[in-house]
Amino acid sequence: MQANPLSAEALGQLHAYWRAANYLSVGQIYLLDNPLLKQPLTLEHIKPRLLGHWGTTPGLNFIYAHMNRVIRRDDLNMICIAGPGHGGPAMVANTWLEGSYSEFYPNISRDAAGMGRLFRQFSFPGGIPSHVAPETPGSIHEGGELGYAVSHAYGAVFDNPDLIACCVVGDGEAETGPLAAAWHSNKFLNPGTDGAVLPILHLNGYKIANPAVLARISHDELEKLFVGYGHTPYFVEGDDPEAMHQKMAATLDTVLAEIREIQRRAREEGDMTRPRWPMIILRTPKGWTGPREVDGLKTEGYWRSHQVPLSELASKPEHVKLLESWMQSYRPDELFDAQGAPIPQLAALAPTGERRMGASPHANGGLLLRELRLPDFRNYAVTVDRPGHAEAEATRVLGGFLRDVMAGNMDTFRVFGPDETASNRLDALFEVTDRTWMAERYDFDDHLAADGRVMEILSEHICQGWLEGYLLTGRHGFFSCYEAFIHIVDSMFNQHAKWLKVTRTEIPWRRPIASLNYLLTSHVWRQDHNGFSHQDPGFIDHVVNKKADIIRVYLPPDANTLLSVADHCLRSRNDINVIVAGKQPAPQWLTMEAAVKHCSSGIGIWEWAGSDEGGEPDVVMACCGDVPTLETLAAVDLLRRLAPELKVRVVNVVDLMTLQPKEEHPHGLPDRDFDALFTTDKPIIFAYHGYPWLIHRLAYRRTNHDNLHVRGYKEEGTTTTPFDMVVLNDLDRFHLVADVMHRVPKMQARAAHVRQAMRDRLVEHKQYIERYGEDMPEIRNWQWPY
Ligand SMILES: Cc1ncc(C[n+]2csc(CCOP(=O)(O)OP(=O)(O)O)c2C)c(N)n1
Ligand SMILES: [Mg+2]
Repeated sequence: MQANPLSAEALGQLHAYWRAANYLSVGQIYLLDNPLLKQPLTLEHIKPRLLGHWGTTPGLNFIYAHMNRVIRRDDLNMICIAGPGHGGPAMVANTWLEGSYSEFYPNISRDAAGMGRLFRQFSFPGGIPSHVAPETPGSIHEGGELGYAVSHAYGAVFDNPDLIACCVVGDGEAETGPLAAAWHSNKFLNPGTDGAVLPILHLNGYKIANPAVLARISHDELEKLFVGYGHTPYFVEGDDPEAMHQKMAATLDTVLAEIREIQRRAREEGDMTRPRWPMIILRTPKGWTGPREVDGLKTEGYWRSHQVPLSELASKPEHVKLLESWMQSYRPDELFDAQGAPIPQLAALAPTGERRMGASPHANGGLLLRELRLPDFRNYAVTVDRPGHAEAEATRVLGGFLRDVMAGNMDTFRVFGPDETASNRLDALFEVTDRTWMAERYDFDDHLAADGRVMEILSEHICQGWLEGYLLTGRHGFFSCYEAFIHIVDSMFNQHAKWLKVTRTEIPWRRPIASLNYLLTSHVWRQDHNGFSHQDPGFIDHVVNKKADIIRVYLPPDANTLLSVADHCLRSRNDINVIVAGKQPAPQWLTMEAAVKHCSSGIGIWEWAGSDEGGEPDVVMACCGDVPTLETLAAVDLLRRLAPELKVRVVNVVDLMTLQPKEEHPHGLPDRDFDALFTTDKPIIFAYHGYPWLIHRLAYRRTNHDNLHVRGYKEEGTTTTPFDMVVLNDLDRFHLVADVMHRVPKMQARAAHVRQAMRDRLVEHKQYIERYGEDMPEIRNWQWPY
């Protein structure tokens, strides 16, 4: 490594750039006016409420300035991911300095007036958020919720051989589970066909009010930790700016050369041994260059500088003086010309055009998005001659479709999952690709390869983070997961949904990206073998909290409807699609033609199943989800035999959001149509896949809501038979029949007898399973008999 690679001039330029970014950052946090400090600073120039984070900011600015130097020199294609996303002022300052900010927001021009508005808008009503939010050019990572920087960075560079993601990781962030696991992403990075991630662990020593663990273990322990993670860590440590600029420049030159060499070996020599990727550990004081002490208390190099080091300015005039001298310490007069624009020496450090990290098209992935080449999903249809007389495993059928989607899009589509692709019966994918794997491989391994495109790591967080990074940079993906364990990423889902909500409605320059598609399978009703721990349909409830414009929930009842739904989801943009579907052999209801029609409406009457014969029914039996549909049809069969005079209407729901009013969700049924399906006064017995109250929540404003009775998962689960799972939750055919008898007035006379008969059947069921360990033959072998 070269000791002092920077000439005096280059050093001066870098240092000036850093000072300018620091000045602009402090200005954003504090100033309402007087941006260039042309007048003595007074309280009127200062924001009444100080909201922002200084502590991480000088470190981010330092990194950004150094990246600019190498991007410009080597014409690199880079993006910057700021793990400590609370360092929003840094990213805004840097994109303003390089000019990209003003291109997206012409009103925030690169002059004194623009600088004034830049300062004022930060964390201010009607302005911009305090974090590296979607509003920030160059960002694909808000960083408000800590932990996902590294997985986002890897997601961004998969299949982007030319791209380098500089990924800053807070030392506090590094304590989170998702971040700790994400270091293993380097075992999934192909140096031939993927780009590179340059992780920079930002060891500023502190979080909000505590030291960071990694900052308080020995150098040796820290080094070994990262060696153990498969990296070569390079330490850049200190607080003297000049020395630090030289060290950082020398280190960056070294690590970039290493990255280039790793890629050269893979690309020119075909060397696919897992490389040891370089990383940087940057140890600098938190709040570097900020006030050393405030009111006699240590601030620079301590957690006290995490947010605003100087507060209570209204009551402490000496703080106004301190702020002024702090800002003047960056010597703004030397950095900005008379008009307030950055001096030419600064502009000359920044890259130009799309090489500026704020202008990288990779950080506005919709610009790069290419449509998937999709085969016709109808070609994968299961033949259904009569409803209920064919059997198939829905996800296995989907697997055939996904295989060909993969084959047609070998550099823009990946499938993600926590070790469950085969278990979820999507293994047809392995006919055209393998599981990505750069770690050791043995002869007897099953479909592991450096160029595999199925990403399996036993961390739902990492799957989600990779997928988000992949989508946000303009590609497509599909995430399959056990239904119960998708809850692990509830919060990540939230953050992505928020990102989409803002980009979709408020930021026209962000182009639409491919939707995030979840397939939840191995679902609650078919986790009878794994038991209670694996039973939870609540992700749907969580999802519907989010802005209606963004979320879609589909519960296709069979394979053909699943194919139709999956095709739709893969074509959609800026949504989060949740598909819940079974993987077990199950009866198939609809021909492909019928499935397409049914899925286009999202909800509809199954004429062939009901007995209302085009007229008014006595009862509506609604179902949503594959198992509830099966139980409903079995109940209808029983009712047809026990009470042939009863007119039953069967309504099946594929698109859950149709239940909401039109004003609440773009897929919501108009009231008129809802009333036509569900009647305005007849009982509705609704068998639902998940927690029953969700159906009430969605439909509470509908005319016939008082007559709506929902059966669903009531948190009764264990290791038992499949039918017993529905019995435990009163969702089985016998309970449904009893419900109908109870609710339909004209059945009152016979209700007691039929309900008694149903209770008897349930007793037989219990006795049978306790004796034989499986469901009664009449249950196992039941088939729609019409
Ligand atoms: C998952 C999560 N938990 C808690 C917080 C609240 N929080 C915001 S910043 C912060 C400290 C971050 O420390 P570090 O990662 O070291 O960042 P830096 O020192 O660079 O500010 C915490 C705990 C959060 N944003 N995300
Ligand atoms: Mg820290």
